[in-house]
Amino acid sequence: MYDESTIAAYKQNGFAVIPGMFSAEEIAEIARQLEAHLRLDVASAPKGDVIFEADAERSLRCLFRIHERSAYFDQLMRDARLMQLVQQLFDSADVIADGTMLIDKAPLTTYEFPWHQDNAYQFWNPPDAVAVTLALDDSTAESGALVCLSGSHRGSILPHQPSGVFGASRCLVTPPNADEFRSVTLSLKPGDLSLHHVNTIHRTGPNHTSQHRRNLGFAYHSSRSACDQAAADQYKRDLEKFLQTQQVPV
Ligand SMILES: O=C(O)CCC(=O)C(=O)O
Repeated sequence: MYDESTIAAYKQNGFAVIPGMFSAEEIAEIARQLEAHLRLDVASAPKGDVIFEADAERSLRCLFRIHERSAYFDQLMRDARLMQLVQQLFDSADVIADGTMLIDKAPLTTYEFPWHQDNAYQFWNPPDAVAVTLALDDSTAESGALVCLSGSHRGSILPHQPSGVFGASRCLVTPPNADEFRSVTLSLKPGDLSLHHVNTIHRTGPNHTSQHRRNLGFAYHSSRSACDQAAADQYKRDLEKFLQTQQVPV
């Protein structure tokens, strides 16, 4: 059981940080497994699941749905510590694990993931779903840590539009009012976790450092929630159409 104050903070704010969930040895093993997986997967992953930087090195920016192609990362998403934690967030409802992704902000990358709510493209109803972020590197205000707006998860899904940022499909049409919510940067060390509710408004900034900022993201929903499949299918079609009009780095 995780301490009730962390669970209460998540419910109150729409996000929380759990330091030191994975040991340094575990993070070293996860990083090793990731490197091995990337060597196999990046070339063969379905188009759309892999996003590169447009730089000379073709640095990897995002790899989506890793759990579908890696038994190791499928198991990691179902790690008993993660499942128990998420079950507490969901007041003991059953937890369904949905996916694993990697976001690697390469050194000195200038793009942002603009303000958005994950449920603008996940469509959980009720929005009983959470993103769990596991830091593989230091995640700080300088390296592009998550910034969440406290209490914003209690509101509904605001109007979104295509963000124009590869990997971050949608962003708020109108940036949030700075006076309305307290903005909190979720600084993480390798092995720390953050949790954010699918309705929480959040963003990540550029990486001003000379180090990579790698996050593994795990998505979960509760057995009380159902996906609005018609909305999800429409979103998929819209995204495919939008990407066809864009120069995606390959
Ligand atoms: O890791 C990042 O930079 C972006 C994460 C994010 O916006 C998300 O998980 O929804």
